[in-house]
Amino acid sequence: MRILLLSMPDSFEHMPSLAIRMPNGALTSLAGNVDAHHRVAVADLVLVQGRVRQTVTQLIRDHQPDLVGLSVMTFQRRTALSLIRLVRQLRPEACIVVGGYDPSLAPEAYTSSPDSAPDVIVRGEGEITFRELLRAIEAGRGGDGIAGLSYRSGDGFVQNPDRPVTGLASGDIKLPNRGARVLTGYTLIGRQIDVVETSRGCTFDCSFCSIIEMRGRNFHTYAFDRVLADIRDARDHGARAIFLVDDNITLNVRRFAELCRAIVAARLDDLEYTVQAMTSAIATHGATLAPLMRRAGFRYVFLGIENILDQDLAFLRATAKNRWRDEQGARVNATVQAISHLHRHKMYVVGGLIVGNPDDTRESIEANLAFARRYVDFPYIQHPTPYPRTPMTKDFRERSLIVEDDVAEYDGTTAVVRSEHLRPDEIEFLRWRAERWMKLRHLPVALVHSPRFGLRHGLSMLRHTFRGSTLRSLLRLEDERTAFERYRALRRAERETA
Ligand code: B12
Ligand code: SF4
Repeated sequence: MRILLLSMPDSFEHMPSLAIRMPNGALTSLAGNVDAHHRVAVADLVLVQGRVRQTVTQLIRDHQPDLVGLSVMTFQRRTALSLIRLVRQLRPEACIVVGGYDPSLAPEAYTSSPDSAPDVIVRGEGEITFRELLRAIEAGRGGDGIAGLSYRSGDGFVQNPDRPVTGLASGDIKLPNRGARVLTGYTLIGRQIDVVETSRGCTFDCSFCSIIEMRGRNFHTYAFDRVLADIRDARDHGARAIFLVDDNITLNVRRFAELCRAIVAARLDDLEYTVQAMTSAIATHGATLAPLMRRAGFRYVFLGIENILDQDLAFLRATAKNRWRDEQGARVNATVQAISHLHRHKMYVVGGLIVGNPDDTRESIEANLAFARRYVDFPYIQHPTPYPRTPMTKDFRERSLIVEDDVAEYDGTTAVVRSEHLRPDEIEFLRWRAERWMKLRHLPVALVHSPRFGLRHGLSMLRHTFRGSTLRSLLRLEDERTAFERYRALRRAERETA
């Protein structure tokens, strides 16, 4: 069969496509796990923002796919539905399949309107389900009996039982197929980037996180041989930077330390690594772990700080992962200790914080922003976003705090919920006003590290960071809220990518 797999083009505030265009790890993993006789093309549409419909039209013409698959996050739903309509029109005979977080957690959003409904929804992990689906189609069978599948039948959709998560140690999931990619231009500030998984899952249950609803609380790891082969394959395909996309690699610190050593021993330390980490693990083990990470080539560490105030951490159910025992044995917030370990070993901290929680006041938000200003290198501050089925969504709904139902706005930096004390636009304004300056502070570091990128795109990066602002607003000759409204209008326009 000829298969075309697409990831959505929409990106959000902290991932300006000018500087960051990452491949979607799901699609190449699916491509690596279908039977060998299929011809798969993978297209990450973030690489062609601004000419999405033309590109999809061309791809359909070139590849004449029998099946088109789309990978979708919640804030990309509108784009996905519009692309489904386009594909239907261009190639009515193709089977359309959707998968990823949004179709898995909100399948009903894909079945309600006949003109944009796919034929099949793959819920949860996709590799085995997708392989079985292709075999069933080739054999002329329906989707009956394939766990994790919802499929069109008559006027409705049949929902098969969920598929249990795959134990990764078994080797059932083969390496991704990066050769299937048909578009180019991946970048992390001028360096070609790729994504690699070393594990899947998490045993925590933060209320805002979609992972637990998607796959339950569990943690599965790939063998190091496979991980190193995957990194090598990414490098062979041109990558100079690797993002380890594990949900929570720091759940097993000893393994992570071993992985750092293995990367060095395999001479894969010439790449630059970025990883997401938990503050408690880094605070507790940083003295030994951070030097190993640095030696292996880690440069940016995304820390899930979430919030520095206890009441907010409790709401986010993120207290445990942000605690450590200090020298006196007291259980205190782990963030400062984690950051100091990383800084001591010359790594940069991308600080993930969530502001705008139900009881947040102007003061509590300002306290978090002041913390970010003081401690983190690059801010990744978001607003609580009611993604389908998360416990947080239930909380916000029960307190009637959700003010925006259009999920196209659920990109993390658009405030779509209010607090008991503040309107969403006030919450977003506070973040926007502070965050631009924090980003500006890190810009020289990024540009010195990537001078060619700096020369070509430094000015555009600056313009992007301050879009909506003018000299007058920066000099406070114009009300900052006017600049903020211009910024919001630009963001709204950016959302209309497809
Ligand atoms: C790496 C990552 C990123 C990276 C890279 C994104 C990229 N290019 O892929 C970065 C940092 C850029 C990022 C940003 C964001 N992310 Co993100 N990200 C992840 C993370 C940690 C891993 C994704 C991954 O590669 N997994 C490995 C692959 C193999 O697994 P997978 O994506 O789940 O795919 C499997 C199945 O879903 C399914 N599948 C997926 N697509 C398809 C398609 C078809 C046709 C089929 C059959 C099956 C299928 O099969 C796959 C293989 O088993 C996930 C959490 C997670 N566990 O997935 C969050 C996650 C996907 N991100 C999320 C969000 C919200 C965002 C942001 C909007 C805001 C934010 N929190 O930062 C931004 C916006 C991104 C943008 N486009 O601008 C949410 C999505 C929630 C939702 N309901 O939509 C998640 C789940 C995190 C969370 N904690 O809740 N993200
Ligand atoms: S620790 Fe991270 S991956 Fe685990 S539930 Fe919390 S936010 Fe999700």
